[in-house]
Amino acid sequence: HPTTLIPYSERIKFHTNPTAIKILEIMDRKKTNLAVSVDVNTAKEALEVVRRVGASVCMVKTHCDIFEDFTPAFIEELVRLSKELDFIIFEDRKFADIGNTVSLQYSSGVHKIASWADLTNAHSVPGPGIIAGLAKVGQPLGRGLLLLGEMSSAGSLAVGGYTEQTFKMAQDAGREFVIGFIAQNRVDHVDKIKEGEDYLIMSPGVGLGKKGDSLGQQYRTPRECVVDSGADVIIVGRGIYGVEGGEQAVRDEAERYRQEGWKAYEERLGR
Ligand code: 5IU
Repeated sequence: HPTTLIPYSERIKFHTNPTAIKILEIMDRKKTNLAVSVDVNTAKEALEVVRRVGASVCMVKTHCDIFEDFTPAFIEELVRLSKELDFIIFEDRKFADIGNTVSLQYSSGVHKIASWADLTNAHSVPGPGIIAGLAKVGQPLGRGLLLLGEMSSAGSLAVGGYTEQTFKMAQDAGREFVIGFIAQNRVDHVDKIKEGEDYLIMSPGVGLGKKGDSLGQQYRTPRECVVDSGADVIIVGRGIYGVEGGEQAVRDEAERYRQEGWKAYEERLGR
């Protein structure tokens, strides 16, 4: 695939969305294609994980509705850390409703996601109105959107024609707001991508140990994701924050995944 042979730094020129540009700049600057998913019960614990892994990552992924102690002060500190430690914030909200509803869910409520999350994502199942509804809120703020092209879980229905139509939907929407996909493979196939187009492919379901969990999650190694499947960003949750051994072990594990992800990227470039 042509895009996978171009360094992150040289792909900046294909983008106009400020979040896409920022991610690629951070990846190049910090030599990391690792994102950490902080799916812990409290905002307090999440911040502890972020302080430990922040230096090793290009992105921190949240599910803000998991935190039982969610407050605006938590967001303030997360945003402060994102600047201090140089990463972007991805709220993995997986919007899935009609345009009008998602624009409210994105801007309002307790979480006010658009006010702090650089990046969020959406299912394509409602049709292109979901992109328009989110863009209305997020695009003026310079935010970015990923569509869910595929999922890592066993038995996912987001395969084949669904994935292809999701790609087509993104392409039709233009790249001012939609900057890429959550997927297990490159969905921007060589025969479909147009001159000058570039999409960021981010893959969850990454682990160096276990092959999965008891609820359908399936893990691949960073090398399988980046070299074999062409992912640009690898997303790791329990493999990093769930490691035994306390604070230093979490730091070390994040660094191990960063090195594995970067090594795979260099292999892909033929370096
Ligand atoms: N996540 C997936 N698979 C997907 C999508 C999102 O695992 O296809 I879209 C999320 C769920 C969780 C994180 O927040 O990524 C992976 O966590 P673990 O590495 O702990 O399995």
